Amino acid sequence: MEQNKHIALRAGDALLLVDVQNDFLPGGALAVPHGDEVIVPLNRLIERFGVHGLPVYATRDWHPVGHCSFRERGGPWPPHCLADTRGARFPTQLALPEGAVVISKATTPDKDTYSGFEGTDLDERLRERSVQRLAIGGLATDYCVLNTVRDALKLRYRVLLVRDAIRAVEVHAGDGERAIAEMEARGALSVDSGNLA
Ligand code: VGL
Ligand code: ZN
Repeated sequence: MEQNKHIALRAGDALLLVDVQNDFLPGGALAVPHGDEVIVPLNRLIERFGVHGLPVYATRDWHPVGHCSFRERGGPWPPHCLADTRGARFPTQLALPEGAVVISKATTPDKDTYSGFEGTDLDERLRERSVQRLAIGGLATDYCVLNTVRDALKLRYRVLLVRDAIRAVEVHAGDGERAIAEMEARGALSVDSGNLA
């Protein structure tokens, strides 16, 4: 872990916000404990990346009615992030810039995906901007952040895991810490949002 190291942003960097959506915040349909606490550090990063003219990407869980991940269909989750509803929207406090690229995922009824890369054009969108390194934050550490980071590393992006800008669901106690340990073991570098500039 090298959270305390200053890291200079540079060409080829991008910010990737994972599923910062109302339903994952306190009061939402699938609330992640303390999920709202990612917003302040992410807004700080949005500002920094903007200063450098670096791109910002935001994934969103975007499920149809009757999605297979919902309990009514034998899935593990309550209905959440229904496409085009308030729960699926980005919170108004999140200062998404106008040019942010929004990537919808898990949009078909019979397949669930936790990775922002699976079934989306995220990889192509990053390649067209020559992105090589991703600062990643958002929700949830033990699901969509974990799976997005796994795929990013498989696709040979370098990953800065913004530790103060992620929170875990913790269906089982310790899931968040285990996810972080796995991401680091695979090559993600833990950083603090305050150390990226
Ligand atoms: C997520 C559970 C269900 C996530 C999405 O964004 O981490 N978790 N759907
Ligand atoms: Zn979902």
